[in-house]
Amino acid sequence: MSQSQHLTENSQQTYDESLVNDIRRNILKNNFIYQFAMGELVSALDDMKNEMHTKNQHRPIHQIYSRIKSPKSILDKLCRKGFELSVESVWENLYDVAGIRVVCPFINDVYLIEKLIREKFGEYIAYERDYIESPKENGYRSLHIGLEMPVKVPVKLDNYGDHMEVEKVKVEIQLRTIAMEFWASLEHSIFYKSEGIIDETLKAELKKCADDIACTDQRMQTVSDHVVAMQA
Ligand code: 0O2
Repeated sequence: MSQSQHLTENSQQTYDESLVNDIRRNILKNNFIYQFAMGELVSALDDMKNEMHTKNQHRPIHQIYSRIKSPKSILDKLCRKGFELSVESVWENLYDVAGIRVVCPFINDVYLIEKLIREKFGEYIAYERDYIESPKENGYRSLHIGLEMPVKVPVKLDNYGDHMEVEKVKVEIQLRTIAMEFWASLEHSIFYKSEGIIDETLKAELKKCADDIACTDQRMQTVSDHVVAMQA
């Protein structure tokens, strides 16, 4: 996403009320499968955190959040990506309606958790976008992993009772360091409040902040590596 696209995302675009309500109803209807898919991933991430702490006395995860995207944000994203504005299109095209954010202390922890996710859920991964290796134009850094999690759901059959079918539920995991989270959450709130009036000078300043923070992240990693080496 370019800087201008991020502005569009935060613009005050309005949508047909019945479409917003359809999407809201559909999310409520599917809430339990989104929650189930996220729950499985969050519980696996918790296990990884606790296991690594027991083994190495180091917690590679600082915090885990999960959320369901709002109908407005869903429609903004469909518009931005040029997808059809419909309930079917949300289910078909968007991976981050159900989203999990994993905030790690250090950059190496991000890649350690990515490796563990690959080992445990590799067969369900649909894509990986490494915005740490290749930051976005505006300086945004994070690692996005899109998954299609199998969830068993009851299906009603006329005269034959219920039976279970497997649905593939799209979930996006975002992995980033505490420093990346600091920048991303402040940048998000600045753009949200700005309603798209931020000029090129301020964008360049935000990008410089992102790059400075990335340097500091790298230096903190180096200090941590030294301490670990001295303890070995
Ligand atoms: P909300 O309200 O939580 O939905 P993706 O398809 O997700 O891999 P892409 O194409 O960049 O990546 O998608 P999108 O919709 O632009 O971004 C998805 C989410 O990534 C955003 O959710 C943010 O959490 C995060 N993100 C991506 N780019 C930026 C950025 O430039 N700045 C910040 N602060 N966050 C970003 P929403 O829609 O913002 O929030």
